[in-house]
Amino acid sequence: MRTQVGIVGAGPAGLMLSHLLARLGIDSIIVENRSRAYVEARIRAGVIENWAADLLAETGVGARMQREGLVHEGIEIGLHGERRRIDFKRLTGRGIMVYGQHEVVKDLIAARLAAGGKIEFEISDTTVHDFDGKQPKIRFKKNGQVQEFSCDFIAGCDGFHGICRPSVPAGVITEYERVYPFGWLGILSESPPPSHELIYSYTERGFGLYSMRSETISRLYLQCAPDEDLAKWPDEKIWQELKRRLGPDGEKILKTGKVLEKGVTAMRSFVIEPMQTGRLFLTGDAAHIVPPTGAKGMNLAIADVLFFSRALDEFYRSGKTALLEGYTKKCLARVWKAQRFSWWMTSMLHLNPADNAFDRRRQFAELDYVTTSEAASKSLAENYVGLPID
Ligand code: RFL
Ligand code: PHB
Repeated sequence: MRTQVGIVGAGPAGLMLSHLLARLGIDSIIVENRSRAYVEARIRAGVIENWAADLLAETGVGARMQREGLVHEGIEIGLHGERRRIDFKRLTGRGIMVYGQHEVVKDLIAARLAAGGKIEFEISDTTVHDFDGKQPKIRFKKNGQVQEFSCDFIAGCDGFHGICRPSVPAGVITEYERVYPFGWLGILSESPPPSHELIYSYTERGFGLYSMRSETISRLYLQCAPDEDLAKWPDEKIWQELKRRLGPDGEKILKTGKVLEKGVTAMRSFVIEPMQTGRLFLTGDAAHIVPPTGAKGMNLAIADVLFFSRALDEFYRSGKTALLEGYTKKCLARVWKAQRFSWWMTSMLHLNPADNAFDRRRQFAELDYVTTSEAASKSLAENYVGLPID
């Protein structure tokens, strides 16, 4: 077996990369250790930036998103229960697309397979080799048998816990990290969201986020301890807390329903520099993690693979390596701005156990400012809908 680009991981990064490359006439193979059913059911991000939604549509994988996704023109921010709207459309001329990451994954898998793309699901023991030369190799086990293929480049799209980043020789990578003293307890429920738009709610009881996957399915989050024990959160208690963190009208406007999924996510900010070594290029969560408050994770993954696909296109057309060499710099310029925004949204909206009464009042003043000043709300809006991509 041989291909031009060997891709480890069938998340949004690996699948979108394979899709973009196929459109450029570049061949790839994806290896994924989970099953197709598992990756198609994995509930994660829900907000797609304006440019990324356009890219999905322009490259032929956006039809269902355009039919079923929800275009939002703003968000609401709650300050101790008083909700104020930030009007993205008026402030930036743009909106966002609310459409689940697992739906994007389903659409991309269907498109790749229909076009004859190769995805090896349910493999194990992935290892990457020889990326310091011109013939890198990916080795893995399928049905107990060791298999190997060679390629020109390896794309490490295997997420934060993958094997590609740890395969980079010691001393090459510098890690930048911040771990937060809180996490999110998230549920997916069969109930309508409390508002047509997302609500980011700051309260004395902690942060709450009221998002959705459709008009009938809600995605709701509560700030909790990073290692919160789910056993201590029966559904009834979760609903009660969600209502309280919404505000005085929470009881009235938050409809309850069957809980379809429940989980705790810890929060961190993490970036590596560089994102490449030899012919191994890292993308998405394999190279950086953002806390979810800015809704940037999947969008950054899509931006990385767009830049990588352009660099590979240049290389295969002309033999030039300028874009490949500039990959890290190009990605990190965007990544660090998203890191800053995600850190800022997270710090502004959560109760940090290390903070005191001064910090709480400072936080409130910031939320008050950001929801009343044209300049400050415009800054939030342009980052949330997505900074321009070039
Ligand atoms: P992914 O989606 O993690 O995909 C990586 C893929 O690689 C596979 N894999 C391997 N395959 C072969 N061999 C190995 N050794 C492998 N190791 C791993 C994995 O099975 C997987 O299929 O990374 P990608 O493509 O970079 O996409 C990034 C996004 O998934 C991520 O940024 C966001 O979903 C982050 N994120 C969230 N972002 C939001 O904006 N809003 C959210 O609500 C939100 N919730 C989340 C999240 C990330 C989570 N993780 C990573 C634990 C909730 C969770 C639980
Ligand atoms: C989601 O719908 O899962 C979601 C939305 C916005 C965020 C994070 C998660 O900031």
